Amino acid sequence: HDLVAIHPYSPLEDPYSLYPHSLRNVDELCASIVRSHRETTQYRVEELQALRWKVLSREEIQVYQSKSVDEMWQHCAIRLTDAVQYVVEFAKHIPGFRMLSQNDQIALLKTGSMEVVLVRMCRYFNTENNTVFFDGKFAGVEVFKSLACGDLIAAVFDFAHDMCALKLTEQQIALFSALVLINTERPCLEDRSRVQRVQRSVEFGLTHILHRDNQESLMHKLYQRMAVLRSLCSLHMEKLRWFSQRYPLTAHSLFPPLYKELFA
Ligand code: CLR
Repeated sequence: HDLVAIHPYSPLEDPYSLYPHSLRNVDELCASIVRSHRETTQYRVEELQALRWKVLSREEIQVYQSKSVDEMWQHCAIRLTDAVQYVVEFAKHIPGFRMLSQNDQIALLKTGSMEVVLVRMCRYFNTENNTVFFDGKFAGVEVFKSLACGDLIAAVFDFAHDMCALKLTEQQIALFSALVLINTERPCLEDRSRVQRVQRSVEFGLTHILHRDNQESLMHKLYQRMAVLRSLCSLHMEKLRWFSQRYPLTAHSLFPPLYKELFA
């Protein structure tokens, strides 16, 4: 397993993961999740804000649109895998995550990492012109035309737009991401009760933060978004199956191993 190779199990690096219940208080739990979010998001919000003027030119859009289907898929798969690696890093530092068996860590990442990438996408999204920061510049849906999955792209952009409307703080995004990842409903979990303990503590952390921010009504909306995330990810899998059938060679030999391991 690639995931295992990249992230050897080493609980000693993170003393809290050994004793998730000895966390002195919920503030400490939240602080640690927020810290690992901050350390694993490639760009800070202010940096992205400052880059907003960088929008792809007509000519640059043309270059993406004239790529072949498999070329563009490979390109996007590489970008997505990059983003997933950061999410794996984030997961490792969620208190309690590394206490789970390797099997369960992988099971959670398999279904959750793409969802967290989509949650994180709202930080990279500009609602004023519906563009996402991609390859160093802001890109609209038309840039992804050659992927030949316009419905998926439209749905992903809609989701980012809706997430932006919630105007979440970085701390709220961090706790929400952790909750998306630590989910007892994922298939193939060995020790659901252990996952449940971690899930409860993260849920408690998110509730705490929303209470502190006087935004308890967000909880309900966030749970609704989790259902949308699930449907987006199954659409992504469906597209990937379609693509792999049509371009078995690209899917097999040119996709990053981690992408194949997680999604294929
Ligand atoms: C999400 C937040 C991450 C950084 C990041 C990297 C790659 C981006 C992704 C963000 C958003 C979605 C994205 C992706 C590359 C391709 C993908 C723009 C900004 C689009 C939606 C195409 C999906 C294609 C698949 C069907 C292969 O921290």
